[in-house]
Amino acid sequence: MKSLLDIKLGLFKKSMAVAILLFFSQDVLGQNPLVRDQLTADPTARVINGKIYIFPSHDIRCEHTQGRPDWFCMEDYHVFSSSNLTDWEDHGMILSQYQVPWVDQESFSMWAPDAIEKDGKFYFYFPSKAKNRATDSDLPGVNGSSFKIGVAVAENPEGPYVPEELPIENVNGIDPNVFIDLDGQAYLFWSQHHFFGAKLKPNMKELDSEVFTLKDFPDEGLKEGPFVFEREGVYYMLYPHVEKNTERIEYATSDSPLGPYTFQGVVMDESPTGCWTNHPSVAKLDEQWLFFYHHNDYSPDFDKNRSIRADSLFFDAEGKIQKITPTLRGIGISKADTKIQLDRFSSHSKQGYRIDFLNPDSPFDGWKSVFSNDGAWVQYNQVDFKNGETSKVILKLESKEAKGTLELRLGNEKGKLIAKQKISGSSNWNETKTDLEANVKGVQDLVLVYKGKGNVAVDWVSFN
Ligand code: FUB
Repeated sequence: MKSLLDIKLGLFKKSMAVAILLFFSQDVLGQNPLVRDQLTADPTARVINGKIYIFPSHDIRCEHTQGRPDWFCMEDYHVFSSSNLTDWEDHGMILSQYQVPWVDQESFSMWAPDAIEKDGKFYFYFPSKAKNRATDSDLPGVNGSSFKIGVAVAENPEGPYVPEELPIENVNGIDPNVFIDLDGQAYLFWSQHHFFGAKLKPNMKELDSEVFTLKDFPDEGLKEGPFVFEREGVYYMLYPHVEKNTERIEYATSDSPLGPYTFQGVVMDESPTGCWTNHPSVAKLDEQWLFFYHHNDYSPDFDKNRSIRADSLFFDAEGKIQKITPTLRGIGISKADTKIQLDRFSSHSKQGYRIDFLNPDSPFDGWKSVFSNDGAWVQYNQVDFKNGETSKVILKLESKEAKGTLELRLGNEKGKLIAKQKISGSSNWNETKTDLEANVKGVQDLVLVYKGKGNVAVDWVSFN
């Protein structure tokens, strides 16, 4: 068990790390995954004061003395925010298992949370394993060591959050989701084999109704992670469900928060590259609907270490959600004078292009684009050149034995040529600078085309 001093020291180290990250991170954010220095999962996104806040889980790797090895391992939560969907700020740790009186501090089970604003206060809901206090009659909400759901309250979305002494009574399960209807009534949803829902009292800390089992969902295959929102009088519930091998995101609609719900379709297919879980939330910022989920980008061989992502979400004319194909490009416009990671591409040629970790032993260093065929290309959409003040392009590349040219084009692989960089071969990683051949203004889709022989790796491209 950690002492208060250990926790304070840990907090200090974390806040220093956050300060360093904020100082150095301006060049790497705005694509998927959204967070680049730690593992994050189960994102709940909320719009608060015109900014997007994300309240995710925080995956770590358990030592053999902690939690359950080779399983989910989570001891605390951070909160992140962005006002432009490109630059994400880590506000640091907001709650840990060591601060919550009812949580079993050896369980490392601070799983998927949610948070919501009500009357100027912020309520953070989180599941965890409770201490086994079956015989302690003073603690009525804590009977047994299964998952319970607690609430912590703050004056600001960034915290500090103060946890309640006990979990919410009559709630057993994981993946809390809170929805406030247009009339101000709040509902708590959660899962444990089935989905459950109940009204919350105005204090947001106690149930105000019986617990309803939402029966209109598949019986076969695990389902969890419900997320409810309202659009044009229709209540949408998104949820992960294992139809075949791993979780895909499905959705159902209703004309009332507690149902009955009608299945509508699949929002995101199961991952072809093997993350067993997924976990949805939806938010609307400036007329654009956004979908938040996770994937094991930094940990291809261990899918309990995940990273949060976001992509745009669209409705059709009937209000149906159009299926989302996960992207690496994600959301947010990239500024031309930052280091643009082309390996977070929008699309690429069928042959001769791949991405690799820069250093497989250090995944947080990120990825590189590798071109191996004449004519291979990668496209990266939404780069903002503003009023066209840029005159040079810088490429960080490694060309070793390759000989040829890298062409920078706009729109598609045959689009307007704006720069050519000769590849001389025999170079280790270095930064090359070359003149732009055209004045480029506004938001543009960039394409880098390789003409030559041998492998060329590109870390980033930037303009000044
Ligand atoms: O993060 C732990 C669990 O994995 C969550 O509670 C589920 O929704 C799944 O994402």
